[in-house]
Amino acid sequence: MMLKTYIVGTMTEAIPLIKQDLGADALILNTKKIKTGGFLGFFQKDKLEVTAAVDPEVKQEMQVQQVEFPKAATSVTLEIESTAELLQGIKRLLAAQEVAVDVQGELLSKLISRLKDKADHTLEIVHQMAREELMEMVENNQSPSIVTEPEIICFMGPTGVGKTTSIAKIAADYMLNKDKKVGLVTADTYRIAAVEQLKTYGSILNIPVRVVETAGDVLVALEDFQDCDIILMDTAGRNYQQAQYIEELKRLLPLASKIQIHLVLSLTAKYEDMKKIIDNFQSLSVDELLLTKKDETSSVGAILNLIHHYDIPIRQIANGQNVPNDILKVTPSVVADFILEEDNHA
Ligand SMILES: Nc1nc2c(ncn2[C@@H]2O[C@H](COP(=O)(O)OP(=O)(O)O)[C@@H](O)[C@H]2O)c(=O)[nH]1
Ligand SMILES: [Mg+2]
Repeated sequence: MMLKTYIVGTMTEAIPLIKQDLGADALILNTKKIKTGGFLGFFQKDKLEVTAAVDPEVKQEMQVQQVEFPKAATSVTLEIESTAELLQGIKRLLAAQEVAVDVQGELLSKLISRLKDKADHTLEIVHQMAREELMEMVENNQSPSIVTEPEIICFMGPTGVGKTTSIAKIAADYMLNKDKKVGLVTADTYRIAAVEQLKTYGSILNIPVRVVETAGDVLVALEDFQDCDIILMDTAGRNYQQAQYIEELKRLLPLASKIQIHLVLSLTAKYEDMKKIIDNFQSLSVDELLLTKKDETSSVGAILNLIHHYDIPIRQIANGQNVPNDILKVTPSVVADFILEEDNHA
């Protein structure tokens, strides 16, 4: 594989250079904004670093291949699509899903090196390889879950992302499918109807609910629920791009307790905003991300981006308003399906 990096002003400048050096089959693997020149940090210029690649061997092997179907009365020949073209297809799919450019680059360079060793390259084969690489990416980045007894999980996150609804779904799953004893706690006394919302779910499921306002209250509630297998705690949604609200949350958590923190984010949010919130939560040390509203977006690349960019596991994704059904377990194959299946665009 030939890799070449260009420092240019704009992408329009880069394209003819790449075509001239690497040919029309070259793939752009990565683009990055950088600063060049200047003096003591002043007068620097904004530039673009573009990395492109082409694999001459793959290109040569793949251009036209003849496939024979021996059982047919007359032999049929098929022209297999060039790699570069198949990879462009995968790249387009990843871009449509809003997979970040660096994640796209990593995946495509793995595909390029794998394709080099294979004789036949059909759309199915390239898709299967992409699927395997995506699965591996997820597998390598998901650490095993922590199991504490009782399991105490506090759900935090921006306004309206689906914290309370997800808690109801998870509570129902533990109670109805896993036959576990569940306790619910809410610290969301900020909105008038919030306590009622959780209490309604509690009464439907016949699960007790405690309302808390301070770390002391939390300790009392945990004491009350000591015979529960799992305790789920709800909090008020806030604008967590502002650090002051994170400090409020910290004050709510008793120091000695083993409370896991699950940060809830909606997949309809902009990726940059998601990142900012996760970064702000760093001092709380998030144990897991719960992503919601998958059903409300047609681009799910953020799942892969988050898995790749952060060392925080994602084990569940909510995909609708129905309690208890609209929540699913994240597995490598589920993520690969989300990214590669055309159904997502419907
Ligand atoms: N479409 C969709 N709506 C959801 C999902 N999860 C929650 N909601 C809806 O989002 C709204 C806010 O949910 P809520 O649980 O009150 O959010 P909270 O403020 O974070 O507790 C409600 O109308 C929920 O029905 C989801 O996965 N998909
Ligand atoms: Mg809520």
